[in-house]
Amino acid sequence: MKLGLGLYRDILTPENVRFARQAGATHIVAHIPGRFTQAGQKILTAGGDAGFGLSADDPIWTSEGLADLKAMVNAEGMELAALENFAPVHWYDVLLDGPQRDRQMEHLKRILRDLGRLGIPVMGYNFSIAGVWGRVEGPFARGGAKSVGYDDPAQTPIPLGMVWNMVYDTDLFDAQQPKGYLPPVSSEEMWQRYQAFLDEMIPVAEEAGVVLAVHPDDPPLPTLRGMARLVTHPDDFGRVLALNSSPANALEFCVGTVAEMPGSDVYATVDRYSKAGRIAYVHFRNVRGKAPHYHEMTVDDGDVDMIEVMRILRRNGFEGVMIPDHTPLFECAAPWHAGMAYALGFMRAALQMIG
Ligand SMILES: [Mn+2]
Repeated sequence: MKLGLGLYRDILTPENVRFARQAGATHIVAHIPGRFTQAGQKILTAGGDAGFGLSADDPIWTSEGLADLKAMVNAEGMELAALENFAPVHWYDVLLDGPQRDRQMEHLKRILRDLGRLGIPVMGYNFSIAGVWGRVEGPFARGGAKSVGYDDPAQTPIPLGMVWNMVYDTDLFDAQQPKGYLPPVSSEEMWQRYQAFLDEMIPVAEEAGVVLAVHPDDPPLPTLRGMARLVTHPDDFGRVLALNSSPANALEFCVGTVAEMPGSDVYATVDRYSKAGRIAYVHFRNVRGKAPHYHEMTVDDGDVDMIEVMRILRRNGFEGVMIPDHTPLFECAAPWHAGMAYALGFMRAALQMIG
């Protein structure tokens, strides 16, 4: 098993790649769907505002941009394990089944082919209209460390111009006076859209030598803001894998999200899907509680025995990358780095311990 660190677009710098290496990681997962922090925009939201911010096109998504990204990571002695998440601006009509769908699918396929050519082995994604929404930030972790949680907020409909909790069209989107809302989408309709997506994408992924890895829906609620969600129960992973038996159809296995799923047995779920050999990489995150009420905790301080999770992965021959996903922020001059260094240190120790 390999240790990695996920870096968001805004912090994808040589310094942070070096930081990851210094903390014992060998791999980077690059999360590049858009700018999560634009001036005046909130990062977290439970209301009808701008969500995670604007998803604008970004030169990093071109063949040259991705080549530069990989070269930057490699120059620091690290490997680029995966890209995480398509940009909402690139695939909103794939999710919404809108008029730009076919054009946008061609673009996504081109990205897969670029990844193949560049030797970036995995594309992580989250096939979701509402995306990650409704989280609040508070002193939920040990010692009052700031972390994110979900406490069943009142669900507002999604304003036009927004998908995946990001704004993709600034003309259509109006935070103060929405020009309308997305109509609800049923579970049957979502699975149909998803099947159509996989039917087209998996052959391209196979040809490119790239694996598509699906992240479960976080928060794992069957519907959010009127939108049905695909993976909110451990069995839903099985349904995803049954849609297409290719090894290119795989899981971005988020331990935290699985732990949040009502009624889930994390260890049985890790065992089932790692045994099947269909886990591309792992989000190694701990939580307390289950949807619709949970808080993110440090790796050693939630409901889940994360060392046991690692043992199960090892026993079933998982050889992929594990990243901390997110962690609580520690009280100091570098809260994010301190939290990540703590998680990586714990993971490295656990890896050494289980051999
Ligand atoms: Mn995750």
